[in-house]
Amino acid sequence: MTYPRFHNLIGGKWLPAIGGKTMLNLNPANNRDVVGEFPASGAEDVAKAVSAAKKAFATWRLVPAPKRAKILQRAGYLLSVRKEEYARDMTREMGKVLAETLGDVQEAIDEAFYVAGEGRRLFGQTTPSELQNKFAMSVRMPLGVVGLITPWNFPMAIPSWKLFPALVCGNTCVIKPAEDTPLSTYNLVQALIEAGLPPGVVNIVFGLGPDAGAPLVEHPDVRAISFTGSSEVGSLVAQRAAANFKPVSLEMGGKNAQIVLDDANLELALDGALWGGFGTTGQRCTATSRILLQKGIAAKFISRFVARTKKLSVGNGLEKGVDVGPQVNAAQIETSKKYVAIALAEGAKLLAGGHPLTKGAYAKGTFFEPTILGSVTPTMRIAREEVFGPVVSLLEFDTFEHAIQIANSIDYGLSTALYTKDVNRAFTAIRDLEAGITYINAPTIGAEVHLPFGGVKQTGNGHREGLGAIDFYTTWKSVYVDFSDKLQRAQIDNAE
Ligand code: UN1
Repeated sequence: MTYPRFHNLIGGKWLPAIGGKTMLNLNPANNRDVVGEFPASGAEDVAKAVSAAKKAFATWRLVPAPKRAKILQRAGYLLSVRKEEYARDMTREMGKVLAETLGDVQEAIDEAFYVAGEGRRLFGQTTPSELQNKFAMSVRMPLGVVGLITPWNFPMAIPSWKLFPALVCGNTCVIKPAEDTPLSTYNLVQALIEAGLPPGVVNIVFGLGPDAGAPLVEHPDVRAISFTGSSEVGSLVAQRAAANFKPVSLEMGGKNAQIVLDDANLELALDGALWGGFGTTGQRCTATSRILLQKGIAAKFISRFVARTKKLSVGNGLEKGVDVGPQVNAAQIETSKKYVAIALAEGAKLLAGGHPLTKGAYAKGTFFEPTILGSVTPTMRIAREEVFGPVVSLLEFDTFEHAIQIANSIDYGLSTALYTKDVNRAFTAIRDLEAGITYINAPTIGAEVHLPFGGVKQTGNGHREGLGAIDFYTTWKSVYVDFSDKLQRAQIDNAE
């Protein structure tokens, strides 16, 4: 079979994995379609990449930030020229429909232009010193080599959320993208290189988490790690990085609730539920996986939601008219199957879907029916654990207060949505929902790049992407300039 063969990017050179191992990138809509062959790297490749990044840091950190930003700006422009091509590559390697992969590339373009602006900000502070003839200020400093581990569901947007702020702040990077979506990282970095990024400033090591991700986390010359993925792996990353006190930014799971009150615009709430639940085949960390319905509208909502869900067209995301693409791989299908079985065993009712699609055109891919589970109660596992597939649970409640309580009764806290026309309840929800993001009259998905992105509880460890990312990719240096020409002892010479 002929397909392109890709290599790691280390110090500006494209190199195979030292161990010679490779992995195939398959199209989840048609597993006979090989997108490409990529290196399956190990610790020795990571070590080489880190050493190239360390070398490049010596000069990159001295490039003025506005100049670094110009490279991002050019990369943003190149991405916009190649938007359609890169979106098609992305649908082919991970399945989501073309409209959504176009959106994913657009998110990277938005991030490029947003972060390029930071090149002329990166503000520090000045403050009066407590001593006379002494000047005090703080400045942002880059960290050094940073390690970035990225997921397959937003294979260009999420790498851009990490690479661009890291770069504008003066860091050099080693990125390990998910094994299911290496091509989109390759495309993103290709745009950076053509925009003028010097060799070694970004290095790519393709491979599996345990083989290539773990050595990156543990490498002593890597100064910080940014990870997006499951809470299970995030916990391992944090524990391993803790051994040498490495800062870690973790962006993990969700079990996001959309609450619909009796006074809501029902059609709008249905549009939101459909898009939030089944967009990206439910494979977003912001996906709507619980819909909380007030008793007055529950029956009406459920019948319309089920009818509209059954009409969704599942298929190859490159084909016109397809609403829902495949799941990314067979393991994700197994997870969806497993959770439907658990839910039914615990008393939930299957209202739509529930099964893999395996016949005819579906036979070569990893497809799962858009699935609705009714009669779900807050203590069931399906109401508490992340599925990361097209599986939505419906729960009912009496009072607004009860809805907030159910929404908050889980271990995650990423995104939440409330549909209502009652402004008082809207603001109460904004205050009381335990989540990093709350939408009013809009679905749980669709965050914009220039606001803080992240969650509370098991979703994250307090860091934010978007607005806030530069806080992670810089460290503060406090600077005192004494122009008194004498020894001034703080807290002593000026004591009262
Ligand atoms: C994710 O699912 O990991 O807010 C990121 C959204 C997208 C990003 C999702 N802009 O739904």
